[in-house]
Amino acid sequence: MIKSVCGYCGVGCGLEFENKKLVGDIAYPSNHGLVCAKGVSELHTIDTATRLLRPKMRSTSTNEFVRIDWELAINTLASKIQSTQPQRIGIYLSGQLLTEDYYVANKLAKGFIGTNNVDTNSRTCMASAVYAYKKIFGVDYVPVRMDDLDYCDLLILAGANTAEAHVVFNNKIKKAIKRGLKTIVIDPRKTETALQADLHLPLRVGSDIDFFNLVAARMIEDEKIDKSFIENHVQGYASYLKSMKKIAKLKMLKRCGLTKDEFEKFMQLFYENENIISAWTMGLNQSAQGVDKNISLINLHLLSGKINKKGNGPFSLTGQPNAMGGREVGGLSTSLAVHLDFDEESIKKVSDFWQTDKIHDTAGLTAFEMIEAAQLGNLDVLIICHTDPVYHLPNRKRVEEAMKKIPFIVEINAYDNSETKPFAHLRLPAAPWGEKEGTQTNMDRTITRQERLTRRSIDCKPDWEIFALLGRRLGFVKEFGYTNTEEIFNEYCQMTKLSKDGHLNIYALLNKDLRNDSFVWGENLFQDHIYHTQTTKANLFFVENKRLSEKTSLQYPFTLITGRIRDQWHSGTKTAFVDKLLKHKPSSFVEIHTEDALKLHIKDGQSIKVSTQRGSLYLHAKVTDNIREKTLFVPITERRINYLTNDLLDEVSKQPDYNHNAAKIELS
Ligand SMILES: Nc1nc2c(c(=O)[nH]1)N[C@H]1C(S)=C(S)[C@@H](COP(=O)(O)OP(=O)(O)OC[C@H]3O[C@@H](n4cnc5c(=O)[nH]c(N)nc54)[C@H](O)[C@@H]3O)O[C@H]1N2
Ligand SMILES: Nc1nc2c(c(=O)[nH]1)N[C@H]1C(S)=C(S)[C@@H](COP(=O)(O)OP(=O)(O)OC[C@H]3O[C@@H](n4cnc5c(=O)[nH]c(N)nc54)[C@H](O)[C@@H]3O)O[C@H]1N2
Ligand code: SF4
Ligand SMILES: [Mo]
Repeated sequence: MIKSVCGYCGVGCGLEFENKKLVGDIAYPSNHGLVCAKGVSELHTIDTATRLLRPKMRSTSTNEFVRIDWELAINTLASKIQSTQPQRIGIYLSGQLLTEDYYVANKLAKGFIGTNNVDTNSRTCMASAVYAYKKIFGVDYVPVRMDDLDYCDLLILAGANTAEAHVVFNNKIKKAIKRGLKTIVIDPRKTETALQADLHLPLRVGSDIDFFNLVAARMIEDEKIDKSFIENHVQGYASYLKSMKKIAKLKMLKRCGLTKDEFEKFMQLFYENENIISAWTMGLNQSAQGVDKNISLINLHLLSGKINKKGNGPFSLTGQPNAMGGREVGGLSTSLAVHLDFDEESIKKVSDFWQTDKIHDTAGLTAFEMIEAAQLGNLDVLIICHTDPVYHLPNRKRVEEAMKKIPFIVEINAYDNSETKPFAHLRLPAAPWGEKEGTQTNMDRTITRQERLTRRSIDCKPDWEIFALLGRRLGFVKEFGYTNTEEIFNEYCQMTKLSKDGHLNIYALLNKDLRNDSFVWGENLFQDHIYHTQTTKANLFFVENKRLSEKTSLQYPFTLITGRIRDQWHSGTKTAFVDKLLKHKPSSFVEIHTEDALKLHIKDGQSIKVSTQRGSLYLHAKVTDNIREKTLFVPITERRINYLTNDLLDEVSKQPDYNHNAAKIELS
């Protein structure tokens, strides 16, 4: 029997592989044997006809690819790197990489090539949560675990559709509902998650800050805040209170598009229940004010003191399997490694550890800033690994134009059918899940090792090995002489001793065998409510809805939002070919409210043209009451979706505002 972990979502379900079958691991803490359809069918993704199996190269993006060997591939890439300056090189990684892959890529780029332009698709995913946690607690730390549900009385899900995006976690929620857990879902759509809830608040897209501020104002008014908690553990209450007094409550409720009755129902549940967890995902993070949306919700926990005790707290649900591990290793261009920034002291620590003098002293370009740099002709080499930026970055037309200006694009992918492929010059075949081993950290800080389940395809290499090969070819033979994942993981464990106050206590795993055990880092980190800020108190910030997103108009009267469907994974390179997963629902459609459809004479299933200022798509209408009027929803399994989305970013986290696009409909 071989142990593994699911390679899809952040729940990170434990798996066991025996007699050629994959089943849930009963002893594993996140899933206790449960798995969803994606998890159990992952085995079928290893031998699809769509695998990329050989290195391929072409001189220009209009030529045909030719098969080459690894030596020529790595030599060519190394010489491209050596013939330009570090600041003109970009590396784009993924929250789906294993920790060892991530560590080696980050070490090579920041430590030895000397560029901090290393970002990850997690920028589009949880960057807003990272910044909010850091601002409030002084450190990027998720202070809730999945098992906290067992002690919780009320779960508030804001902009999170767990029934489709975190299926096994949602099963835990359903189980807890049976024993009495109450749930509230705040989402412009009546999702499957909302259907199982006690209260659904179909607020207007983008109005979350208004809503949470209203709740905070009401708590203050009703004297339901925890004064002694605030006095002892919270910094900034006086100035927060001053700003709160000025807010225009009536206008805010109107902006939320909710009735007074709906608001009162929320307050009743909020006051009635002792232990409260709030959980959120893309409905808050993907916004021009993503960080502020996070802060406005976390503030409710600071005001009520419902934080850092069993069954309470603000829980950012990470999407990808190792988004958390990527944050730890330093996958974001705005952090160095092991949660360290680019201050002098941190650079010195990391330079000493890696034995290098090449670390650049300022943060690198974030995902979309790389696109902007490319547009200006400032990027010569872009290495893309385990992600598909042409598919997933916003305003795709602009992305495509920028990609055409990059002289050398390398795509490291395990599959052959990405949207980035037409822009690549060199394509390197990675060994996917099942053909490799390594560790990942799931959404509740649990680190687990997965083993290789089958023979590795001859010409494919695990991602870490590709970066190590490149490092050696660039002359760093000793620094990248790894022969297996254990060596890498041990070096990384050692490095976590450098983290601020040693909070990233992964060093506890040094030389430990993770094969049969998982490990949770940072347990009780904020014991006695000692936070990692200058004052050791949590910071309370007043934030307000600045309405920075694209505005609807007479010409573009709808707000278009985007998101997941249960049995498909993003662009579908893995899931779109597994028959079992295709039964669930179509992968391309546009949800429109019944009233809007009536007014426009649109019938269910009819093809309609959906346009924004950036482009148009023909999509099949799905007429439903389960969405707010004047709102449209398209799943991101529709690969062309980002021809429609806008490229506004959150000012601080640089996360895109995917969920707020002014759109119009025409009948075709
Ligand atoms: N099946 C499946 N599961 C996945 C993935 C997948 O591709 N397929 N991807 C994984 C990844 S990487 C991620 S990041 C997670 C994402 O997990 P979720 O964020 O739960 O998934 P989304 O469908 O993007 O859901 C976001 C919800 O936010 C709502 N929303 C949109 N705008 C607003 C707003 O302004 N306010 C509020 N309150 N709500 C809003 C949408 O209607 C939608 O229901 O899923 C992970 N799990
Ligand atoms: N409009 C809109 N856009 C979005 C979002 C949204 O909600 N709306 N969500 C954003 C979010 S949260 C996310 S996380 C991104 C996801 O966007 P992407 O990361 O682009 O999505 P995936 O399809 O998961 O891409 C993973 C790639 O890795 C490849 N791959 C699989 N296994 C391996 C391997 O072992 N090694 C290597 N090297 N490659 C491998 C796959 O074939 C695939 O091409 O999309 C973002 N874009
Ligand atoms: S819930 Fe997530 S981690 Fe668990 S089996 Fe499903 S996709 Fe995999
Ligand atoms: Mo994500």
